[in-house]
Amino acid sequence: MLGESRVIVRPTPLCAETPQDALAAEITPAGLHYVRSNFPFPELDARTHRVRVDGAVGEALELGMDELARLPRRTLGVTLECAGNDRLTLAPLPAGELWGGGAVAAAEWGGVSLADVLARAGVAPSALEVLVEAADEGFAGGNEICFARSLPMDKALHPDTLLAFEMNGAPLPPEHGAPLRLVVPGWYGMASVKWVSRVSVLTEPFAGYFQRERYVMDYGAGGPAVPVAEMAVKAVVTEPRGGEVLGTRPVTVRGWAWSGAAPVTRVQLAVDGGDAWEDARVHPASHSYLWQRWEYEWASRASGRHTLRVRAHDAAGNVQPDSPRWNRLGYGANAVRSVVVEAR
Ligand SMILES: Nc1nc2c(c(=O)[nH]1)N[C@H]1C(S)=C(S)[C@@H](COP(=O)(O)O)O[C@H]1N2
Ligand SMILES: [Mo]
Repeated sequence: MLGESRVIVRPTPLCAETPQDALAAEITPAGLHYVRSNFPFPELDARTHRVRVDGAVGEALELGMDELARLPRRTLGVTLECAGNDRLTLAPLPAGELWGGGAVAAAEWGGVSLADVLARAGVAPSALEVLVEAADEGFAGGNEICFARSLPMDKALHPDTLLAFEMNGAPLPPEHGAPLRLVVPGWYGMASVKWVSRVSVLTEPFAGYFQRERYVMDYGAGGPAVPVAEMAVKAVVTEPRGGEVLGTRPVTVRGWAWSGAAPVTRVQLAVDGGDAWEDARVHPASHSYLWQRWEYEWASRASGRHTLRVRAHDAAGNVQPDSPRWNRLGYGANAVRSVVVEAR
């Protein structure tokens, strides 16, 4: 059974979590996929919307949705997580949206490669980054600005970086960026610019608010603020649910695990504290950018309360820490989470 609606974190501009029930599915229904918006949704008409492609290109272009749709079609399953997901696990609590664990979801995005669009305009050899501007705007950092983010050339030209116009086989819903959004697999959600209005090839690094003032890891102490990029390794438990009352017979504990850096190679469980980590079974992703199923047969247990802790490792050698690494803006919180259940 899927929860009927998203969990509202802030009503306007809408920020809402994927309901816990919906996290059990490999692909989240579009209407339950978490939403993160910095500004109110712009109202764009797919019939008249045009995307400008300009900057350091051979020939600047303006493309309508029908012209974009004639480029080679690509469909990718992608797990998307907001960089602020699990911010509530950080203490002291940083500023920012109060995300619990539901700012993550998975969808099938259909569209075209950003690289194919850039190739039509012809990228100049001096190109350094690709700026993607959106149609939503508002007041941030003391100025009236639009949401805008840049990508380094290798990511912008990667064939899996999409300009998507479909989500789960249907046209993009307004809250997810209709009629056109970027999807940057493996990176935290801020890179996947919604309501795309302009793609501009830059020869200088972009220094906009959402590039330099937000979505940076700032550990304080005057060190450099590092841009947020790939999703950190993380596992979630979807079954049993926290607070669930179980019998004392064996049950399957299961969930998802993902990492933006590399495939998840190992998921471990520790029951009732302690450091006796046991291996769960980890399945390959059914698509390379989707989260991976893991499961663990939890054999026998005494009646009473039990704490399940789960941690994931990826092929790049990353593992979830026991406690989250605090940073000023509260991004990338990926400490081991626990679920408490009761057996009786
Ligand atoms: N134009 C625009 N694009 C945006 C945002 C935004 O506020 N405006 N938020 C970003 C962030 S922080 C995230 S996590 C993802 C969320 O995408 P979703 O709302 O489709 O889940 O959109 C990204 N793209
Ligand atoms: Mo985000």
